[in-house]
Amino acid sequence: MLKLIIGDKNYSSWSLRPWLAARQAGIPFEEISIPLRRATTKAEILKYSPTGKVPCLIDGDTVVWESLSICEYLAELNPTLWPSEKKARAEARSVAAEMHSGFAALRQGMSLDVRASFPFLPPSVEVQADVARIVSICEDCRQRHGREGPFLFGRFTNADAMYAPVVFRFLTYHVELPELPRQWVDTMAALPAMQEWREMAIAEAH
Ligand SMILES: N[C@@H](CCC(=O)N[C@@H](CS)C(=O)NCC(=O)O)C(=O)O
Repeated sequence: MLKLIIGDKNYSSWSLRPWLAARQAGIPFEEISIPLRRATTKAEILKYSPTGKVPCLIDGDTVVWESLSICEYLAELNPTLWPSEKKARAEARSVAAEMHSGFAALRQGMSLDVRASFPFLPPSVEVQADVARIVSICEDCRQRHGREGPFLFGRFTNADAMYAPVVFRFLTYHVELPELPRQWVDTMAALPAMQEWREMAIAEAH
């Protein structure tokens, strides 16, 4: 059975991505949870992951690290995690890679705190620019793939998994959104796996 090493559900945005992808794809895995921000955290994670960071996936003697590579590995086990059409697949990979390498201001200014609810405060110009880019990606995807289903590329794919933490960030920080991104946020938030993640984040004592 696959082992997925993850951090706290309340704080670890990177962990949520492959966890959700595996759940949505129906790929069974054992979850090993390591609390972050403790004196022992690094040593605990290093038992599994060469980077000392979570998430990390273990499949027998294969070790996969970096959230996007794990999502790619999961898509080898279940190819529905990428769109089946070549052009859409290239676009989905592009938006997923953009999330993996970018949006630093959003990460810092709206850090993941799943169980929190903060009153809306006008974000910095840099965070506003990141939100505007995500809104634009979401509108573009939904306009072009809306007829195929309610997710970014119609059915759920790794692109949705990579943007899943944004859903919790938008809810925690009460970000106002245009119609199409709002619909996508509502669709994602209603997924049983997202609700389960949120409930487990609430139940965490740290
Ligand atoms: N680029 C990495 C980022 C992983 C990362 O920063 N993980 C954080 C938790 S969300 C971590 O392991 N922090 C532990 C530490 O730095 O001690 C990925 O995509 O997986």
